Amino acid sequence: MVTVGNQAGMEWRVLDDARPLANATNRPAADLDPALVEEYATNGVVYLPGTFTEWVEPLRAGLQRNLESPDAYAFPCDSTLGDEPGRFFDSYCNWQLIPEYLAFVLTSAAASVAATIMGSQTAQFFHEHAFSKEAGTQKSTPWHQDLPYYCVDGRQTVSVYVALDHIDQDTAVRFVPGSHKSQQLHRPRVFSDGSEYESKDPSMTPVPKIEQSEVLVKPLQPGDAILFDFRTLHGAGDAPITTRRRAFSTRWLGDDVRFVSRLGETSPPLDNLGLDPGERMREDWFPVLWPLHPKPKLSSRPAR
Ligand SMILES: O=C(O)CCC(=O)C(=O)O
Repeated sequence: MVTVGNQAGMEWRVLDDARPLANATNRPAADLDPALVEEYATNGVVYLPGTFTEWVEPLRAGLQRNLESPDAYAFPCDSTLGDEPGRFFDSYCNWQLIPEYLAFVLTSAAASVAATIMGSQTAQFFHEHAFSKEAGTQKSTPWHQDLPYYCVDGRQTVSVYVALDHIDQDTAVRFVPGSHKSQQLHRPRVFSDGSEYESKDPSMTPVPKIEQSEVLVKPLQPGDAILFDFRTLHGAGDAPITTRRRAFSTRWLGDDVRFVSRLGETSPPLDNLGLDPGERMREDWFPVLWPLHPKPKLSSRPAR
């Protein structure tokens, strides 16, 4: 039997409550050009070259754990089927299980970058998603929006996608700038064959045909980031991958984001969150990482 989609592996939650760890750690403040924030509001996608260069080695090491032992982690998925060449692997919700991912989430500038670019007071961490296409892979990433896959809704959202290799223009993720402004959600698609999810929400439509002239794509160096809205249409072509192409994306929720109950499956399949539609995502499982929580002042006097 061919399995499609991310399979349930390990329990993704190790921490009963992520807030103490969030409160005990610090994250630097980002200094983003206000022009970039405006560009994000207009296009739903912006590039931040070189912002996470020092994180490339740790994140590669974290992803290597995931690749070598997929079943030891939360939701592994291989999207190359049968005798297709190469390997297109992805996995998500492993930030509590992979120390390098946890360090990035809790101590990198990603939280403040996310809050600033969303124009949000807060940045709440949703999950991470890691991707690897090995040399020889000719698998496209189907055009999609991320929001219809998720159990959340709102307008203040961002993915912080960090390239972990040199990625040339032929194989990089492409975007349709401005597509985040559409009110229309498109049906989630299975990465292995581009088919739509089985259970179809009648309010969602198929992904439209994308013209080349609408597309924004740039080559990336390791450590470059792309910031994009959960509603921005994106995908990658099927040009053969000549050298390994890895990327690490973190997903962030802004002030206006709320839990929704979608018709049919979601990805990640986060069931039993104990939430009603319209509630904020629970902060013990999805910690608010920006702003930094006020730290108790330590007394200069020795403890008695
Ligand atoms: O790297 C890719 O091909 C896919 C990335 C993607 O779809 C995402 O981060 O949402």
